[in-house]
Amino acid sequence: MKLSNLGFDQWFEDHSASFRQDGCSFARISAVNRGSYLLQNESGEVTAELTGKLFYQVESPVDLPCVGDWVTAQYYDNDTAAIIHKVFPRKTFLRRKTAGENVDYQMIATNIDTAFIVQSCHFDFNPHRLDRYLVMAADGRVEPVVILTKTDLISSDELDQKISIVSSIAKAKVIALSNITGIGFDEFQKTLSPGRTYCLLGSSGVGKTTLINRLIGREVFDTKAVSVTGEGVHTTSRRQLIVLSQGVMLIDTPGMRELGIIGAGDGVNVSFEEIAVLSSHCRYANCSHENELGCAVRDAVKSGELSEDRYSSYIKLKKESEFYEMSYLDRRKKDKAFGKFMKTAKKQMKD
Ligand SMILES: Nc1nc2c(ncn2[C@@H]2O[C@H](COP(=O)(O)OP(=O)(O)O)[C@@H](O)[C@H]2O)c(=O)[nH]1
Ligand SMILES: [Mg+2]
Ligand SMILES: [Zn+2]
Repeated sequence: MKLSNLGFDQWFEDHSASFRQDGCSFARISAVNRGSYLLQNESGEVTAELTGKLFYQVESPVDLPCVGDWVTAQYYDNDTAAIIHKVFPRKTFLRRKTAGENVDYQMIATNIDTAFIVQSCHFDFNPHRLDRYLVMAADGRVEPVVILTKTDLISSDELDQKISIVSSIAKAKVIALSNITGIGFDEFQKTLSPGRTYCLLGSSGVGKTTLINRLIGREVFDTKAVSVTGEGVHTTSRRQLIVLSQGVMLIDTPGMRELGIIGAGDGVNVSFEEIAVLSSHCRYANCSHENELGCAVRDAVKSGELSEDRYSSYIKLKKESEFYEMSYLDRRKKDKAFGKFMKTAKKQMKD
């Protein structure tokens, strides 16, 4: 298999000059497991670890290798193990705020071409949650495609209604399918092209893994040659890159209970494009669209041009994104000041 089949395209070629190094070659991270990594290269998968230098010089956990990343690796023990030296810049990424109290960025996957945002038509369907995923994709420059699963559990009228809700909030392709009846599966399969990387996102239980298994099952049936990496795809306990035999790459993710938005202002503006357009007509350039005079966004809500619901979802995500970004920057500043203090203290102790 060539690296280009694994997604190493012109963009990475263009960024590779400073990464070429004697004794090192390029490989892609296919899984991360508590500080140990799996690399996918031309001939298969290899376990790898980081150089101490890389580990200590990263400024933040998001700079550590993540599933989907391209890295430079040095092999040893007859190419059965490797050391990771450097991480390539990321063409695209999916990241969120870490779950829980701590305010930090968490990388979910990198170098993804298309994110399949999966929601079930049944109990899981939630347009506001969909907004979150759309902002996350836009922030990382990943193309979103919305997949509605379990269409077998609702009537066709209900399905039409859900599809029109999704179409009204997402400038994205929408695919409705059932893993039980198989309806819609072909349409999903047709969106996949070799050499491209896809990520499945969504709550637990919506049918992401079932969908991948169906894809692999069909493949086994049709082509009899499948290479599935990792430890099986039935229970998704961690993110892993799966390379299908036609060269389609998929990253399955465990369900995310929380999807906090941090530092994704541009993503919010891209996802809520009609609001970004309106805001260029606000009287004040820094209008928060909450209570300023001459706010074109609020005027549009009053006139009914913009729905109250869409407006409030926008305000909520924008505020959340800014709030977390500020707390993050504040903490970094304090950490840095503390770091400096420690350095001076250590130096004084030596002197
Ligand atoms: N009725 C129905 N059940 C489905 C469908 N897709 C998946 N399921 C079931 O939903 C459950 C969760 O599926 P799974 O693929 O593990 O979800 P994941 O957590 O998103 O990976 C399993 O019991 C599946 O059999 C579907 O299209 N229709
Ligand atoms: Mg799963
Ligand atoms: Zn305004």
